[in-house]
Amino acid sequence: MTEPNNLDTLLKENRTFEPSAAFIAQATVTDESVYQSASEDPQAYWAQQASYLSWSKPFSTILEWDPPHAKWFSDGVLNVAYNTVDRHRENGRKNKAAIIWEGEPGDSKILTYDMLGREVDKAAHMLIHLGVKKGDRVVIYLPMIPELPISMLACAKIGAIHTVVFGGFSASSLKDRIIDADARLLITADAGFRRGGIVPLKQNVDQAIIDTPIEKVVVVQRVGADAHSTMIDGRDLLWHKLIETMPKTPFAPEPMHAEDTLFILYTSGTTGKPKGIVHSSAGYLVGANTSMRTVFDIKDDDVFWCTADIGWITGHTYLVYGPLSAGATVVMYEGAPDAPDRHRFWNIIEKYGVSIFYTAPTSIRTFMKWGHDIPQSHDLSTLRLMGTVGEPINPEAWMWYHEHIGHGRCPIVDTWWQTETGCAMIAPLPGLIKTKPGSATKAVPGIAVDVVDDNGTPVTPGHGGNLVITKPWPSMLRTVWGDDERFRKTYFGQFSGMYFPGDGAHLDEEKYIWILGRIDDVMNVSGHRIGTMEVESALVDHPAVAEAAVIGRAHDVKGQAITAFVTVRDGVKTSPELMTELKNHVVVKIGAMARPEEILFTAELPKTRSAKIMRRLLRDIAEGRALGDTTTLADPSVVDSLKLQYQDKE
Ligand code: 6R9
Repeated sequence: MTEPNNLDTLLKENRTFEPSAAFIAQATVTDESVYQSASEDPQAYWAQQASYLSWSKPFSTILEWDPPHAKWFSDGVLNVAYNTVDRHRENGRKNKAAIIWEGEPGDSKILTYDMLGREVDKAAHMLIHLGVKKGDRVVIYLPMIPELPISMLACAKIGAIHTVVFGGFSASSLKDRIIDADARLLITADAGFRRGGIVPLKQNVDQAIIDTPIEKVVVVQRVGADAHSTMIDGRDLLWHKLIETMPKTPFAPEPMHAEDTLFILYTSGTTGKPKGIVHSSAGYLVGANTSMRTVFDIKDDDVFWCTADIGWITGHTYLVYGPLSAGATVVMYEGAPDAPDRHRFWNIIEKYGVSIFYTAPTSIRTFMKWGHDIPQSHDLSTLRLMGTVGEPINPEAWMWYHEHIGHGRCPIVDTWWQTETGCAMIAPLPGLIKTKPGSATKAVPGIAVDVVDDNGTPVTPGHGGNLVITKPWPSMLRTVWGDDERFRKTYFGQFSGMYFPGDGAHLDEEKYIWILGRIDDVMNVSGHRIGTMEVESALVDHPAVAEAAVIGRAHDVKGQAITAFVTVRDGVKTSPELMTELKNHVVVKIGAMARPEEILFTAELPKTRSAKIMRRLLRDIAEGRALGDTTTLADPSVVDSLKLQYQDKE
């Protein structure tokens, strides 16, 4: 196995892959001049892209930019659910499959655009019946079942703001999000299936909503008797019972102003408290829809499968809003790639004839580990384009994906973007751009990115620095929910007038961008963003812990793994049991994805004389590197004892 991206391997990478003649012959975008024209007049470019949506009142202004606040198409009116569902019922796609859903235990369901539309309308009536009004927040904590996109689209239809919380988050994380979003309604399921086991969602909800504004809980029955969830009279309502009593009449889409909030999605940052990223209606949808055509080359007969969970931004944009706005067929899979066995993903591709496949490097590295004979025993010939997202992809994983999944035939779109950017920002247009394994290539048309040094000066080709986005774009976050100052400081406080995403990047001689990963205190574990501070806060919340420092160290499958350095309170004895207890405590406070891979007990943490924890040194220790400068340490001997301990562990 290889190490994930590091600059040395990337700089040695010189393989290139031109789009094939066969792919170019059918590609949606083949005119290279789009880059030039979009960069000369980005507003005209985006206005033209906005014309792919249906507006109930056309916009007359394109952009109002009062840094860091942008408004796009602000006097336009539309409805996102109408654009993603209803208009396709009217334009000849009525009986086309919108969502092909596959449950983990093997059940499946196909919802045509017409069927999806009727379900969304019933759910919209239900929300209104429960007293939800335009602008209210609805928290959705569901497994990957059809009721999840249906709930989101029902919110969009009535103008309510959804905030989806990934089902892997703990009760405590869910509670924080409910309180921050100030939501009165929550939609959940009795439980979810995951890798043959059961995730007790409703039990988590029962704990989470104590002392929150939640008044009603709608419960989808997914698992049934084994879920052990109890319903509370007057508070909990069963989805299927309630929805049956709703009018079967179409629900008129609420006219929404372009800038009205579509959703809030929480993501990790450099402090202990997750940020509620706020997305607009029109700008977000324009971005999502555009990238379906430009980056994913979507066609009417494609079957598009994005393997992300809808609880993350990738699932929002590329399982729901992007593909449905384009009238595409999406595959939605409920479970794990190895349930019931390691053939599951390839079985799904074969079963439904998936033509575009979008997954994360961490999954690709897992498939590599499982061996290429597994995908080889399947007919993957329907695939024509493949994507990756979530973290830097190491060239070896890229090559494996290219050879063993794409059979050398499918272009790979490595898409760099974030919860905050709404849609893919740096990615090849597959019919135009030659790809290089490990590079996300160039910004898509209409997006202006650069790599700058710490003073904000652009670096010359052949150098690295901070990735920045220099101009506003339609699907950019509008603010951090309830904390505009944090929005301003986090994203625009570093380099004046420019958006700073927190990633480092290298610019090569051909101006290709090679993303090097986060340069702030955010880890990327299997493509999930987790703040070091979040895990530290969870650890110090345990009575045995005095102090904790958390870092992400290189890991060959996950990209990064969490290592925690912990000092215990006076009188506490360290033991393997305590270690397990602390790991579990983090799971209870945040969720399973934040479980530290290892915990090291230490008498002291390495600190500077101004008492700042030196994470860089901790990372060097955990990755077995020669230590950098230790002269600023208050007590240099701390590091030696930690190093010894780490070596012992191995
Ligand atoms: C979409 C998504 C965002 C962070 C981002 C960066 C990393 C995402 C990447 C990538 C290298 C890619 N990231 N895509 N790094 N190459 N193609 O993942 O959003 O969960 O908010 O994470 O993920 O570090 O800053 P989100």
